[in-house]
Amino acid sequence: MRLSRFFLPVLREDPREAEIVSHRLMLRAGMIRQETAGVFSWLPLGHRVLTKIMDIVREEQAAAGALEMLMPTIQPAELWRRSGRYDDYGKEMLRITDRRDNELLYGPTNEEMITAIIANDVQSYRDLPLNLFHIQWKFRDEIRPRFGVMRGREFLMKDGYSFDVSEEAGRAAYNRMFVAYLRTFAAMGLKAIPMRAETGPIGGNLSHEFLILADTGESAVYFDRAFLDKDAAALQVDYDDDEAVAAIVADYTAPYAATDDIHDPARFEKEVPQERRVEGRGIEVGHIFFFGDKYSKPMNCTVLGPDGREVTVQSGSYGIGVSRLAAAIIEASHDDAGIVWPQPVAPFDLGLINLRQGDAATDAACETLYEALRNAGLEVLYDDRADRAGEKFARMELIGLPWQVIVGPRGLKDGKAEVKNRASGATQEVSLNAVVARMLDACTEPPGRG
Ligand code: 5CA
Repeated sequence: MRLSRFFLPVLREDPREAEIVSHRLMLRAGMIRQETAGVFSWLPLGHRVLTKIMDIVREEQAAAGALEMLMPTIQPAELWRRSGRYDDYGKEMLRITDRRDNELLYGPTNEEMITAIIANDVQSYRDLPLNLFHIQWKFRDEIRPRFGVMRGREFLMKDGYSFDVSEEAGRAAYNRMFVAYLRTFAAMGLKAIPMRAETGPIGGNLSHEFLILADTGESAVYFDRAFLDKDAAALQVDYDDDEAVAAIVADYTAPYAATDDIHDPARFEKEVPQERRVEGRGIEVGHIFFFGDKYSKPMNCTVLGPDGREVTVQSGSYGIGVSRLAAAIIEASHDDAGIVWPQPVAPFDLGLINLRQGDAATDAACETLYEALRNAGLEVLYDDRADRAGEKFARMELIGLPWQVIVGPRGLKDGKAEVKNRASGATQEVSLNAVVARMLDACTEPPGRG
């Protein structure tokens, strides 16, 4: 992509409304714009990041056996009356009336809708297990939307739902999602810690939140340092092997970890030696629930079991804050100059900077490199604008692409370009004809996936 053809409205000044670094950087880097409180447009750079996050989510959901579908944002109130949640949800639910006076709502989550689909279309235990997910916008009329997309009112969520014939099978489904979440966040370059959690309006009595550490996180967290030594990116898993999956869950739930809602200081002190106790703040990027028949019972979601008797289906639900993740990753990965994208979620692999746009030799070298890099399958943002070098550097640092290839008349005299790593700041002179191989190597290094 040529920057001259791209839409990247960067801001020089820090926007006053932004209280935390990710919100500030997302506005400054031209990723998002606010439309009304807690509702945002995603501009092309931000949209590319969202897409990368969704790609990673989809890949691991598929590996764990979940099927993608798409349910609407608008739901009939009647569905929620059947589960009993229509009144319970209170003011957080955005209620709408259409021209025929039908009561509708903008979905804050989809347990009811998916349970109704399964109740209608699945008759036999032979058709289970099923695990279905979608990635769809949600609306929750939060009292205090803040921190940009971190706590929005409209936000993008991956929500998945499992359906099984027995509690044991349902727990195995829960475990598969637990492990899928560990691997998903690790693939984004994040260290997410699973913590026992309250179930809130979703319900049930088994639930884990996945939190990443950040000073600006909304939850206080207490955990055993042992988590920091675990490497979920290296986890190998056979999702068909329930016992092996359960063993991973057991390993990740043994050390103490809790958010402030359920933190037990006495247990923390008893179970974790002082030098291993960590107290900090975290951002909730995922939340999984097992709630058995909480929805299937009132909604008559049953199947015929092997003995011909009706069995009420056992369910769980599994959420990932897709739009929140874009901000959470920035909270975890930035410096004074701007964003530092982990390669797997970066909007482009690299930025190609032409230091002397209009100079025939520099333009020609850049054009050749641009084409060769793209032909090699790399995603390149080519800064072909006529701005000053300082402005180009600052902009490229701000938007945080993992690599920069810098081409100017001085280096060209020796047939060289400069390659810079955004995270470390390390630079290296590389012969023009070696740049593609160097970048291919750098950008396709295994991002830590098993
Ligand atoms: N139905 C369940 C699981 S599918 C559910 O809705 N869970 S949730 O309420 O915990 O939300 C799932 C994830 O969405 C959260 O872990 C969080 O990462 C994200 N999320 C929740 N509320 C917001 C919000 N207001 N803004 C941005 N992301 C949010």
